[in-house]
Amino acid sequence: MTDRTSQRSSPGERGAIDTQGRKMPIDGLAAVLDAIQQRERFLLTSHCRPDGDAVGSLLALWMILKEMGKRADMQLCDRVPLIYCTLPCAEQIRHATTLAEGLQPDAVILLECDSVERSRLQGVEDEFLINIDHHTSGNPFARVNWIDTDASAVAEMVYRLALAAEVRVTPPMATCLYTALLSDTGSFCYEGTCAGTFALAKELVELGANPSRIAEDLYFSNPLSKMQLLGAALTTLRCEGRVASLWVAQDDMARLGASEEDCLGIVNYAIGISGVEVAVFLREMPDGRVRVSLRSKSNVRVAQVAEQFGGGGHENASGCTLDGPLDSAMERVLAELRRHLDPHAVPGVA
Ligand SMILES: [Mn+2]
Repeated sequence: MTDRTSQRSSPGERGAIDTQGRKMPIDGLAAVLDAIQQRERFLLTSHCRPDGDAVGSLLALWMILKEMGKRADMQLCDRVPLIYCTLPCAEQIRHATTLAEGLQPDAVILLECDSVERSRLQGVEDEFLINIDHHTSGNPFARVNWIDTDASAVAEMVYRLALAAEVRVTPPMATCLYTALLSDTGSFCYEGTCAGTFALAKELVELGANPSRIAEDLYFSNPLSKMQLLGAALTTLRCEGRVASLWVAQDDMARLGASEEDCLGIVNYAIGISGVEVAVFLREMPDGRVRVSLRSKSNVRVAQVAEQFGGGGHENASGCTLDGPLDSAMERVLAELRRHLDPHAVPGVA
């Protein structure tokens, strides 16, 4: 792995560009390690609606800090998804939007957040903030920023931090980091998965991560409600040119006792169709508004489509929230997608 930790840029700058046009990390690993070594007590957090990378990397970083002799607490605004609850020490994560009474960290470390707001934690703005992120949306909002858009998961950065700190990576750490890597690369399927991703996976397995057990926890431990909700969603599946769509209504959710978490991944069944380049999944929320998930393949970028509706995300995976009812929300999203896919298309013919 290339060491670009010596690259620095002035605060507020969005990041220097290297000779190949890549965005350079700001401050970098050395500055993060230095900031950690100089402090004793930390609060670790990540983004709302945490995914596997957020949870796995949070847990591994917490264990690493403990090994370094630091005091650390973990806090997320939302519940850990059920499939990640079996990860070592997951029960140690506090769930709240405000800091616990008396908790006075010397620094707050944010993983995968492009702003403090993404963590939805209140009252941390004035703390000493350390930002570790691998998203292209990465933003140097903190006092110390390490952004590496070449990292396939933030877990890769946390692993490099452990090596730099000379912390022995234990089997529980390796398990958390491997889980994060596996989920954030879409089981080593997404763009960005490269030889280095597998090299990291190899190292983590050698350090004690068990691939088949982790795969079972992630992919073969779904609640029945999730499978039944998927069935309901698939009955609504429609294909229109290169766009596939499906949805679930609040009635379905209530009837099946399904949770918001059970909706995760449903959109992938629509993008899995041959010839489909964009998939859209709509979920009616209890308040009548509609949560939209977009996925794309090839060069189709759905982040801009979500941004049109006040949302955002990655180029191939994004989301936004629209006003109901479901059918009008679906029509608005499909109309925007038609426009996005082909600005000259005849309305209704994508
Ligand atoms: Mn990630």
